[in-house]
Amino acid sequence: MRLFGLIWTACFVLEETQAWGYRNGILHNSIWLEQAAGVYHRESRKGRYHLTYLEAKAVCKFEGGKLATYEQLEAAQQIGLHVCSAGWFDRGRVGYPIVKAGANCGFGKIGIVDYGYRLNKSERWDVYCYNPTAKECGGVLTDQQRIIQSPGYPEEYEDEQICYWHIRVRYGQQIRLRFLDFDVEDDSVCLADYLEIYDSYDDIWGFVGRFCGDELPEDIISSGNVMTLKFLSDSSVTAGGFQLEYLASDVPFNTSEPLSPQLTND
Ligand SMILES: *[C@@H]1O[C@H](CO)[C@@H](O)[C@H](O)[C@H]1NC(C)=O
Ligand SMILES: *[C@@H]1O[C@H](CO)[C@@H](O)[C@H](O)[C@H]1NC(C)=O
Ligand SMILES: [Ca+2]
Repeated sequence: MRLFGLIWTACFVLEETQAWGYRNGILHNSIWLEQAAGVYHRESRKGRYHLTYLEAKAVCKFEGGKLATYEQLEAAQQIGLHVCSAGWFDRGRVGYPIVKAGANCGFGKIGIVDYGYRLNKSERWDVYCYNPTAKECGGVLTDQQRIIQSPGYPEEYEDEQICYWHIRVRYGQQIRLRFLDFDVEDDSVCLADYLEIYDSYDDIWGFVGRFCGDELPEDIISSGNVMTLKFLSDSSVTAGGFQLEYLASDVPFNTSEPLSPQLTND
């Protein structure tokens, strides 16, 4: 029975491998690049599908970019941008880029799922911006160990920041986050500024927690080889920011042991 299970798993993994392949030693069964060829996806602070066309334009402009054109979105899709959320792009068109056909996304289509030019510009969608010189904030991290910090750290972070870090280590590994410093504008439900952690490739599944204030969060260990961190700050009041370290491991982490031996030496 166990052998059967193993064979089944092996076949499944093989099938996935053929569909996606390894890149940087990581098995991808989902590709979600924060930024591809200068194109990136944004949603409203209020969540998914909240932006009118004018608001969508303003979101891109705020970050020094513009609405992406169809050609830019297509170029990004061709190098792997896959986002399962419809957004405005240039001239009032709405659509999204799909790399892998799925039952729940894109109607089985690969390429740009195009809802066309919208007559009603008050409809609410997400947005696809284009900015080839966007400030470094977030990214896809594949190192075995690395420090992640809020933009500008150790200076205070600025208002209106949106950063996504996608950690992807080798298939079969786990990731452990350890917080070194934490100071994010405090409010009782972390609505103003926050850091969110997901045990997943994206910020849709695997929600672990939302953090603000100045209490150091406990270590967080992933269940698989990927994790996503999302940092948002609103339009007023900043704070010292945060710094954390992640570490990948081939064997499951022993949660009763401290991450770093130095910690026990004081
Ligand atoms: C345009 O879309 C908005 C939001 O979906 C809706 O409230 C409004 O009634 C629509 N206007 C027209 C003319 O269809
Ligand atoms: C985990 O670490 C603790 C403390 O070092 C040790 O007592 C325990 O045996 C370890 N557990 C495993 C499964 O290795
Ligand atoms: Ca703030």
